[in-house]
Parts: sequence; structure tokens; C-alpha cells
Amino acid sequence: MAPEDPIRREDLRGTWAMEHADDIPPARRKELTRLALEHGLESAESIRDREIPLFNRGQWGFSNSGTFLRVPFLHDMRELGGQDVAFVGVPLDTGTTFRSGTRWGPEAMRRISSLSGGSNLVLGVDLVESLTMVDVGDVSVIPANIEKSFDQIDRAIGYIIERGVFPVVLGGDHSIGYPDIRGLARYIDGNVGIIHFDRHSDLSEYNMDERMHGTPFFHATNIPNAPPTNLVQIGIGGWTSSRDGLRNARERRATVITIDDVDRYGIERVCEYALEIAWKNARCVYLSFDIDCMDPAFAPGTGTPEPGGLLPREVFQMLRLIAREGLAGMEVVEVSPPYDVADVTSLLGTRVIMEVLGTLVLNRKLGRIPQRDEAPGEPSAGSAEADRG
Ligand SMILES: [Mn+2]
Repeated sequence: MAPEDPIRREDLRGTWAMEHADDIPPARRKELTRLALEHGLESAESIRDREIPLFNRGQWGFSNSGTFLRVPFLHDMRELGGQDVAFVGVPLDTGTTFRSGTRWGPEAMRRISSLSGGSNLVLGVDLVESLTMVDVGDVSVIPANIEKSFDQIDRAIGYIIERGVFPVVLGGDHSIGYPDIRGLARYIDGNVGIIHFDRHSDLSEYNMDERMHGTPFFHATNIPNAPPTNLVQIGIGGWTSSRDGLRNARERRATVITIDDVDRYGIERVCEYALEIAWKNARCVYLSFDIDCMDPAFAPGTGTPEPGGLLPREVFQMLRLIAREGLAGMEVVEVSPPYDVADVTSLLGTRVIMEVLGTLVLNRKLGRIPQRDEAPGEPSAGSAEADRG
């Protein structure tokens, strides 16, 4: 056949490929799908494709960077229970209103977390010795549909809470804060307080007609047992704040602490005050940490940077004060690796998590502190087990 001959449809390689597309029986793929559903659990009811498991078991992208702190990967979600901590990725960025990219946050944080072995000799804590930790992979979010994604996230976080495990959510943009709290609050017999670090108030009802990343706390504080009077926002300010957000904060009597307030009253007093508000008549407190509360000089890899933010050292001090009363779960959101430089933002995200976990261990709110003379596996006198729940 010469190149100048007319093209005939039946001679096209594409035609051949169409005819032979089903020649290779997909037996192994079917088996993998079946196992993924068995191990990854059933999706929320709003998901039409019932072959999508609740926890992604490898069929889709976003996470191929190992596990957080190299802890074991828990493949079979039916085995969740009895561990102290579950790292769970929520690779969603369709809630962003400006720069996206946070769908790569869980992957980047997992990858850079391998830099640390999990112990801090200055604090005197070794997370590996004190906590039983697993990485449960990512929630199967539906990037084209934020409400379906919320259903998935709510169900996934609810499952982790129901099993009595402390969830560490690797975001994802801040829209996930709402379903994270919705999933948590369902299993709390009493009120949930929220301590929210951010440069933005995230209290609008809608962004561009949808529940995007500037709206999570409006909807979260509509949940009957997550009242806005137990919401404390720290780090708010700058030139991207929303009038709606502040109006809603005022009407709902939320507590807003700006960077200026932190400077004026000092870290200790501000944190004492935040704890008082968040814990007032509350059964537990949830920590929502937006990486953009820190100055973009330290955290450039984020969607809506706002100059003049907190410094990493200030944040670590604050986290050590706030986490010492215990937490029911936490999220680190808005890490956007495509805008990052040398992984510094992802690294900061991992350190926020580790400072919190270390503080929870040191204050006997999670895990246990093994004693020197103790036989392996034997609970120490200082076991925190009794403090949990
Ligand atoms: Mn923010």
C-alpha cells in the first residue's frame, strides 16, 4: 500500500483495535475491583457507580507516594479499630476559588513525611513507640461533584470515628472541613468545638453559588451539635477576607482572633482563651488547620496566600498549647504542591501534624508513653488509655 492510496476505514489500526478491544479477558482487573470494594468499603448512597469503593484502593491517581511517616498501609478497612491514629488523604481541589492543586496535597505530605523517623528528642516523644498508626489511603472523592465528594468524605471520616480511631486528614482544599466535621459530629454525644487556624474566615454560605472552600464553617456550624459559639478562628486578616464571612461570624457569635490580637495579647493568653471558648459545654474539640494561616514566605504552596501570616515557631507553640487538652481529630488543608517550592509547604504541613500528635501523647490524650523498664507490649502505669473517648 502506497502512502498516496486512499485511506480505508477497515485498514485503520483504530478499526482493528475496536474489533479486538475485548480480546483480553479482564479477569484479574475484575478480581482487583472486587477486592477493592471488599477492602475499601461501600461508597455513599449518592455514588451511582457502585464499583467505586469508599476508600480508594489503587484504581485512581493522586497517591503513589507511600504512607505518612512510613507507617503500615491498612489495606482492608474492615480491620480498622484498635489503632490510635489513621492518616487519611482527601485529594479534593474542586472547592478552590483561585489557585487549585490541593488534590496533590496528600501525596506530597506523605512523600516528604518520610524525612522524619517520628521522634523528637527535645520534646521527649517518639510517635512510633507511643502510637499505633496506620495510613488508610485516600477517600474516593468525585472531583466533578463536590456534594458527592462531601458524602464520601462524611462517610469515610464517620467510619474512622465510629471505629474509635483518631483521624488525621491530609487535604485537600478547605471545603472538606464541612464533611469532616459532619462525619465526626454524627458520632459525638454532645457538642463539638472547633479551633480553626486560617487567614480567611471561611464562613460564607456559598462561593460562586456552591459550597466551596470559603464556606465550610457556615455549613459546619449549621450542624446542631457543632454550634458557632464553640467556633474559634485564629489568624484571620489581610486583604482577602470576606464581608459575608465576618457578618456571619457576628450574627452567629463565633470568636475571631486576628494576627493583631495574637501580637497584642500574646500566644499563651490567646490560646487559653481559644480553649475556653471551644471547650465550653463541648464534648470534644476538632482542629481545622489551614496552612495559609502561616506567612507565604514559609508556606508559598497554597491556593490563596495572604502575606503577614503567623510564623512557624508561633504556630508550633500554639499547637502545643491547644492540643494539650485533647482533640477528637484534625485536618491539614490547602497544601497545594504545584505552587510549592522545595516541598517547604508540604513539610510544614507534616510538622503541624507531628507537633499535634506529639502534644497529645505527652499530655496522655492519645496512645501511651512506654516506660524504660517495661516489658515490650506491657501497658505502663502512665497509660493514656483511660483518658480516651
Ligand atoms: Mn485560608
